[in-house]
Amino acid sequence: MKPKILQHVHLPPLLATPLHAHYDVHPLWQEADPQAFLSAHGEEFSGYLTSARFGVDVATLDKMPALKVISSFGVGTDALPLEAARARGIAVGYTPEVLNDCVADTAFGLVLDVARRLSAADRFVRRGDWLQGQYPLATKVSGKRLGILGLGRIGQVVARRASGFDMEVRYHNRRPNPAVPYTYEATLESLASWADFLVVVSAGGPETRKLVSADVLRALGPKGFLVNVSRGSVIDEEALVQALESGGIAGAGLDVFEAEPNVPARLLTLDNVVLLPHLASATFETRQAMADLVVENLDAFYASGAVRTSP
Ligand code: 8YV
Repeated sequence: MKPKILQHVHLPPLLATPLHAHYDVHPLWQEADPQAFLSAHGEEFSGYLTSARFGVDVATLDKMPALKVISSFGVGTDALPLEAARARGIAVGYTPEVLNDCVADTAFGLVLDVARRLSAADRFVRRGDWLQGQYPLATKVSGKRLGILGLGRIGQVVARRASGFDMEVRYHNRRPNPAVPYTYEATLESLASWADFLVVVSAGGPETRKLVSADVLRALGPKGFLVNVSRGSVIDEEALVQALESGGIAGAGLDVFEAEPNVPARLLTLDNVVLLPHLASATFETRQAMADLVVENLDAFYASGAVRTSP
C-alpha cells in the first residue's frame, strides 16, 4: 500500500510523476469544502505536501492525528507550524540551498533594473516615447555600496554576485558571522544609511516583521534603493509606499508583498518601483531541483523515519 499524502495546493507538474509513482496523493485544494474533507478524512493521511508560501496551519494538524511528515516546496518556514509539528513528533522537510542561485540572481536583477530603470525604459520604448526624445539618466550600480539584511545562505550568494560588480558589501543579522569577510553593521539603520542598495534576504515570520521601518527607509535616504526577495512582512509596506511616492528613497525592486497576490494599488502607477510576482526561484532548473527535494524528503522519511533536509 502506498502511503497516503494530502496535497495542500497546486504544485508544478514537475512533481507529479515521481510523487504519484510512490504515494497515494489526494489534492485537498480541489475539494469544494476542504475543512469538511479534513474533518471526515484527515485521519487517513500520514503525509502532507505544501509550499513555503501557503504552508499549513495548526488547525489542519489537529484534524490529522496520523500525520507523520510534512514536505514543503520552498525554503521559507514562516507559514509552517514548526513548534506544533515538533511537539507532535511530525517531521518537516523543506528545500534549502537548491534555490540560492536563482533567488540571488533575481535580487541582482532587481538591483540593476531599479537603478538603471530598465523596466521603466522598456515601457518608454513601447509607448513610442523614444520618438519624442531621450530617456532620462539613471544611477550607476558598479562600485556602489550593497547592504544585505540577512546574510544567510542566499545572502552570501548575493554578496558574491556583488563582487562581480566591484561593490563593497556590509550586512546586518541578529548576530555577526565570524566566517564571512564582510563588515557587520550592528543596526539595520546604520546599514541603511551606509548603503546605496539595501537588499532584504532575511527570513520572514514574527521575528523580522516590519524590520524595514519608516526610520530605516529614512536612513536609506533619497538616493538609496531597496530590494526585497524575502517576504513582504519584513517591510512596513505603508511606509515604503509613502517613501516611494515622496522621494524619501530613490526606488525599490520588490518580488514579495504583504498580501500576495495583491499589490498596493498606489505602487502600480509609480515608475520608481519594479514589481515582480514572487518569481525569485521560478526557473525550470530550480523548480525541478526543489520538486526533486520535496520527493526525496518524503522518500527518506518513509524509508528511514527522517527527512533529508529539515529546518
Ligand atoms: C516559492 C519561496 O515561491 O522558497 C520560498 O520560501 O517563497 C519560493 O521559493 C514558493 O515556495 C513556491 O510556492
